[in-house]
Amino acid sequence: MISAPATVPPARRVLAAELPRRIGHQVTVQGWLHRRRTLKSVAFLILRDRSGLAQAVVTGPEAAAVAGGHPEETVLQITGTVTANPRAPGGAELTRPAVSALSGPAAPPPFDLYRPTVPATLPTVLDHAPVALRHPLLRAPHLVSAASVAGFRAALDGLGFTEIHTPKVVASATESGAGVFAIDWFGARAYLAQSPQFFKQTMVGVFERVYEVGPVFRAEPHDTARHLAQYTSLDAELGFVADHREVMAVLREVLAAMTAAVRDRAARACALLNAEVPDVPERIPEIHFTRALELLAARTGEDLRGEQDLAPAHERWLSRWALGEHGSEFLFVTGYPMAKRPFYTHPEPGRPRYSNSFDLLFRGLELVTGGQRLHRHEDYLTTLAARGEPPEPYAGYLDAFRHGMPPHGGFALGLERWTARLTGADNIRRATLFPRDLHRLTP
Ligand code: AMO
Repeated sequence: MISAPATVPPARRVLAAELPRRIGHQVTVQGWLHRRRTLKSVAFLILRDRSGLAQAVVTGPEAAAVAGGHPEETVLQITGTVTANPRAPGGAELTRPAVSALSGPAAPPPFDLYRPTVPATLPTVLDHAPVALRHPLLRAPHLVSAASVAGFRAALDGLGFTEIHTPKVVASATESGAGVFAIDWFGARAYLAQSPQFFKQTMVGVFERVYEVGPVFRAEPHDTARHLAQYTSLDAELGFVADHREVMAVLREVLAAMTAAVRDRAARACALLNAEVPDVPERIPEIHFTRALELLAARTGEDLRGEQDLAPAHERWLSRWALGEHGSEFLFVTGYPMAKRPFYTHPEPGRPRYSNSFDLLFRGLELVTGGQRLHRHEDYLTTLAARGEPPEPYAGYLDAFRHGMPPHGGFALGLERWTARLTGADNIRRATLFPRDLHRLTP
């Protein structure tokens, strides 16, 4: 068994952020040596823990030896007296400290983690993620992400949803138009799930309202700042809806809870990143796909007749329009042509070329896709036949619709896209701990 060196006494740990409330007391902090600075007969040790930074001041003849013996990133325990000092982080520091190492002397990090900005390119950061992410600026987006997921869960728990966990290895693709990874499953052909779409729909038949937070896989052959081959999908699905508008209303509540949780739980991370948490309007503005094309054609002079989808430049333009026209950073685009939506999409009553579906644009980018689904078994059979697809690969999914399914709908929000947009990241990979893409399978 490996045990701590006998010289390190067990200690009740106090966090760096608690020091200002402990002035005059003797306390012990534990963390990583963020930075050391040695003057003639004084050394400053800045310790980093999950709450922030704490400074210890070593004076006297041993100052140089203490600082010299502990390179940056060594894990230290420091016991000392909390003393007020307006120039120290948080206005307090540890004086007359006893310093001991809880790890061996740390090897130098790939770049200086104590500098206020990140002195490294994105590939360097990603290559060295386990250590690089210790930099407060690189860690912060992931705290925003965690707070967002907490808000997502809280909103849906409050609305009577049940959290589910569905397989990530499946027997058929779910999202037409998105690439799929094939894998060998004990000699049989299987796929990595592109979404929990079929499972969440069928679970409406069991729970009425479900959500899932989980990984999904897309064989994206292109290298962009907004696509990953694995991302985290925040999915919801609910039964007994009149149409897609009820789904949009739930999404509005979810976004409000996510922004509230970010403000509440990740305030420090947002401040560090200068991230502006958006206001979610009481009613998020919406525009029908056909109207969006008319606006775009009128303003840009493009001939967009017959277009079936929006290009990224169109999404950026529409986002700017929503901000100018409605003061909203969010915009629903509804009614996308059926031709571009997956087979489970419900058509628009009276206008069957269009759909009861929507995308939500946020700061120029598609953040959410959702809509009302077909819920009658015969409608699935007709639709698949019209698309020239055999029903057999979907047998297990289609079976649920033979046994009574209510009108239902749902949505999926890409977590990394949300976090990247919210924190002003120039690349989705800055909002992903260990990105998986065309070129990256490690670390
Ligand atoms: P869709 O395929 O549009 O819809 O995906 C939903 C949301 O997931 C995010 N997203 C991605 N994020 C990072 N990298 C990617 N390669 C990537 N692809 C998609 C986007 C997108 O809006 N089953 C439907 C949802 C539903 O109707 O409920 C679906 O998966 O933010």
